[in-house]
Amino acid sequence: MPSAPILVTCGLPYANGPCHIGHLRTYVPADIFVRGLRKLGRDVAFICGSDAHGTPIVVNAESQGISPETLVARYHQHFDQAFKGMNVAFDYFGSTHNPSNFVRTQEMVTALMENGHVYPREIELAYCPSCQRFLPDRYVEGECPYCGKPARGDECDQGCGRHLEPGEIKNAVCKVCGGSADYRKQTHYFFKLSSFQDFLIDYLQTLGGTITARNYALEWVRQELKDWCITRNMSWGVPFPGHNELVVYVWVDAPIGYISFSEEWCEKSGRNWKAYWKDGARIIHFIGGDIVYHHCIFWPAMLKGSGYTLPSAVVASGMLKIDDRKFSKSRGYVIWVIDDYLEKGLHPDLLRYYLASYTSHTKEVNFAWKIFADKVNTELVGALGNFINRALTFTAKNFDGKVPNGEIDPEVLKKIEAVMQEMTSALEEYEFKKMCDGVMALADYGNIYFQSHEPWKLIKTDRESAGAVLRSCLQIAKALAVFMEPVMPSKMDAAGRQLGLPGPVGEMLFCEALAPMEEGADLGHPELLFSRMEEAQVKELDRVFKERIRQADAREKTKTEEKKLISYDQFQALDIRVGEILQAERIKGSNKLLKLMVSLGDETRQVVAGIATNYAPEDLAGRQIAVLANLEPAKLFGVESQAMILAADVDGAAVLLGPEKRVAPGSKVR
Ligand code: B3M
Ligand code: ZN
Repeated sequence: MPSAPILVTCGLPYANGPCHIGHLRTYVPADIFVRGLRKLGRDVAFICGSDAHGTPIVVNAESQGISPETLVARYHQHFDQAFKGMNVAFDYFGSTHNPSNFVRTQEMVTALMENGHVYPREIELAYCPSCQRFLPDRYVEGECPYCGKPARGDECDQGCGRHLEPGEIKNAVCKVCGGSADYRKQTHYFFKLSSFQDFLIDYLQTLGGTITARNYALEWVRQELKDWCITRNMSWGVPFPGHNELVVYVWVDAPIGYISFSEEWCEKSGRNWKAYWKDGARIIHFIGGDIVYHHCIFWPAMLKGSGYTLPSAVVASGMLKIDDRKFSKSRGYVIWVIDDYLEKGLHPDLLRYYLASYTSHTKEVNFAWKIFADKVNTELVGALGNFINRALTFTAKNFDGKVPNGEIDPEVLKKIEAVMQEMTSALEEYEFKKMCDGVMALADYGNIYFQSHEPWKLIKTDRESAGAVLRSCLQIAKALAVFMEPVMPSKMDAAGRQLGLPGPVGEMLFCEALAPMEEGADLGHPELLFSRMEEAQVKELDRVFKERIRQADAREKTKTEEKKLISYDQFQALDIRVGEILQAERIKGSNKLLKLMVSLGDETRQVVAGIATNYAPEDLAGRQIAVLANLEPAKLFGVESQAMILAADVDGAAVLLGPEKRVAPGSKVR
């Protein structure tokens, strides 16, 4: 019986900016995984697409003066091209703005409603009084109610990483005008996530994929699960069924894209999408480590609540650093896939190898051009490429470009078989580094085999034995090509042609690596598969990168300098006056604070001032000082302070400011 079909998906990139190496941290291993499964004879579909909705896209389009349609069409195309350029070969690359995603989303939401999983509730939402609009998601910034760190409307991105519900953010500020927002009531629709808690606890224990994803999600689920607001006040997105003034939250229609893209692909290729989403296929999601919550909690609950197949594995990748610093587009710590890599003439397979072999899938990858060049030069040029080329050129020269006769060393076949086993289990455990290491160990074995059997000597004395050594080496080379193809598809396909293999290496199974190289078969023309990266080239790539950081720093500096300047209007907003101290006394329990009664001419204010270490209360009566009169009142040591006195800060000591000669109390300072 054929085993159930497998569907592999990748998190959908927002069609909101160019593809960078951080994206590839997820997509390349997913592509390797798919190619690997196919080499094990499995029936796999590989689906992705662009995520076209959500507030950042609208904000970005607004700021560029284009429509969201234009923006998402542009980046959709861009990602499609970047993935193809990197040999990431999706069977289908859709867009969540496609009509079929609207249909599937509305169908699923309706099913959730009919099954009693959705209810209306009146909530308080961030509202900007000056823009006169509600502020969904990225339109608002403020503080995380859980950890207090700066957060965006729907996500605590700099702190605890929690998803934030509409209205939850504290001290909301409107992103459009920068003004502070208030909160207003409105009816929204909620998904009863809380009622899926028991289901999720059971489900997550059986969920495959990386242990990081499962454990992280279980931790959340075991705490309180909040219901999830699934509507937004916007027009860009999928309309919420029955309410044209609302759209569904982007995290509803985005994962549904996995289904609608499967439908579109099945439609095109004459398959039945239900085989994937209704009849228990193996669904495996590859995602970035920052969207585990959405894929392990919301998404399975939505699928369960509307009657679809549940994912069987979630594979979450670790983070990416650049030059040992946190990846950051704004600070310049980024490598753009098209501009910085492909358009520089670098081969996609080199970066694929780097990303897969650097470390385990859930750990942090550090990218630096210097390390890149070292890896290319030692591992690809020095070990893998060198061995394949040596075996081929020596045979071409001495055996007329044909596979020599002679018995393949049984030890060699045993080694190949062992590597194959090791690789297969590494693949099934999402351990792509282990997989690469296994293949590279075979390349090292090949180099040692060639070196220690000295075919260049043997050929002079015992041509037959030399032939057997070379046929064994060619067998190793073939295995290397087949095993490494998932990681470096076009390079290994080229190796396969040089080895005279009858079909594309991409279509061969892993086990075909053991099928003997046929005696007398024609080999192709040997050529170097990899070339050394020269120092000048590395320097130039690094220069471009460093220049970007320099520019980002300069931008940041101007920004803070701009921040330091205030407008005349802002200055005018300060009500600074000359006040006269009528009376001063210590505040009980504090050795820093004094309570002053200050006359501003037509009124007297009580002011708390931190000057007790520098001034005795009895010396202060009658002194004229500068006062900020329109500061909002605050309580210090239980005493209300209704203004602030101004003083010079001299190494922490306060030195009071006053007019050069006596003036009427209350005189304005300008
Ligand atoms: N568009 C991108 C991200 O948060 C987001 C993924 C959607 S996957 C359904 O990484
Ligand atoms: Zn937080």
